[in-house]
Amino acid sequence: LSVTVVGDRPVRLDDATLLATGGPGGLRLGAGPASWSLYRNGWNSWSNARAFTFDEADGDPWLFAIADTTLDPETPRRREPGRFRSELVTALADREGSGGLVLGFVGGARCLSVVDVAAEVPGGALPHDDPGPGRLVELSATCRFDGTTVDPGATTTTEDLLVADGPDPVGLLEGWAAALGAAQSARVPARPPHGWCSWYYHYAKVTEADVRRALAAADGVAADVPLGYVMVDDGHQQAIGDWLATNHKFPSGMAALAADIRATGRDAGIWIAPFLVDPDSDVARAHPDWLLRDEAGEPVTALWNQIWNLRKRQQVLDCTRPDVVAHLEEVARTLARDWGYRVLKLDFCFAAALPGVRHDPGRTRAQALRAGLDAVRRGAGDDAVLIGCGLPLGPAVGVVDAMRIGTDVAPAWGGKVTRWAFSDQGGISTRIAMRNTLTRAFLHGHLWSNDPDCVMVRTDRTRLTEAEVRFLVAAVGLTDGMVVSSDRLDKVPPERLDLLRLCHELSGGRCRVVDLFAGPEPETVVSVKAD
Ligand code: 9PG
Repeated sequence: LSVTVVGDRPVRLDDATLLATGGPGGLRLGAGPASWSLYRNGWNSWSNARAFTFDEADGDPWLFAIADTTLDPETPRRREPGRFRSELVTALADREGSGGLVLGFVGGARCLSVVDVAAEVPGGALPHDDPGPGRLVELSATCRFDGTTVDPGATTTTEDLLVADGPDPVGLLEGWAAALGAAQSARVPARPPHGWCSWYYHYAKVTEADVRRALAAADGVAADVPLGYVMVDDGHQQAIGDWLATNHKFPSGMAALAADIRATGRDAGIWIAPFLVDPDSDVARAHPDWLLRDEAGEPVTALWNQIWNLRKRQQVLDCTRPDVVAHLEEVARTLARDWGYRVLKLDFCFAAALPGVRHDPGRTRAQALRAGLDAVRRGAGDDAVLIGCGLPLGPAVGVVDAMRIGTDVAPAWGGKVTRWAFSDQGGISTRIAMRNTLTRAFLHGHLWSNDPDCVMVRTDRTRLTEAEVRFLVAAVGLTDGMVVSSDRLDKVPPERLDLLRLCHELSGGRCRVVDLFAGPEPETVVSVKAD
């Protein structure tokens, strides 16, 4: 793959004229906006990523207007057709196949970044209309690096920003991911982690007995289905924030459970939301000064979570405080080294990057998040496997080994109601999760191992049809990321276990997403090609 930076000319960031058709200068690409698709990437693991046509509006999930967990609160909202904002990277492709262009950030701590893109026909006409012969269509981009809008007229270099064009738009995206991964010393496991996770069957009700039953079932299917780790997801802790206090559902204690998991030759995994605190947790009561606060001195609210308590706002640790960093390190050290949980799922990490008044005002939001992540890595040790979730993508490169790249799957495809309520952008749905699995496949192996979320092949407690299960198995397998089961394996019928085995067999990097610019439906959004 060769990536060419557009000319040698510096890119002016106030209104960089990146592209022109039908006129002199710039890059000629197809017939103009009528045949263009723009790839819009989202802020964190759960955020929607897909290509839009220029007659679409960049709709936001209005249902989450109060506390949106998927959109950077400082990213401008865009509702006009033909005007988009994309986080970290964007790409433009001509659907008729003449090529495309990529614009992506590769700068380190400034990787909490947004590009605001618009196509304009100088002197009038809507951008998605045919501009007419000889009319110039300009694509302009305004860039923000980690909260700072680059001054009008400023120039940047390819150290911060990569701009490239060429005949293969997906190849350009891969080239950008490779450049960012190299610049930020990405951690890419030799083989994507695989295992079993308690969440999508037991949810927060998970008990020690459930995990022990899963462990026995994993031994039962081991010849067919490799499960490298067994993970206790959300439900072991006494309170959000008190990660070392286990609740009554795990009577043997978490260290004993990890030892028993490891005795079977598997790694033990555990879920935490390291930067979140419940206002009634021991940590929040003992250290009110650790909380991230707003200008008025009130603790910042990260979200309300229906699963925990919809009436309670979840608060955030200020990761620029040395005592918070020491605490995070200690929590991770205890879980990974003392208790033996080598695999840590770090959830709701966006919270550490929310706007607020920090102890160290000299650090940006991305740097604060990175300080928290680095503390967890130091505590857990270099050989721990860190899986990012709800985590802004850029600042995590080089710390996490794996990264969730879509919203949660669910034992349902996601119906019309969810599509309406969430403006087709987010929400918990296997359909939306699998769309991101395909549209963010190019990150895999460059920035980390992609985690497409769990595969459910069960026939109990599910409304997924046979065809939907097969789509899930194919999307996860063909894109070569992590393969994680979340069923009661002792209840899965043999023909469905065959599908789980097939998913493992398909994975291995022999396929490539060759087109992700076709349209919004996951069924049509990509073409995948085997070698
Ligand atoms: C555990 C779960 C699982 C899952 C994660 C994450 O906005 N929300 O209220 C919200 C709730 C749950 C959620 C994402 C967002 O899911 O992705 O795999 O670990 O937490 O609680």
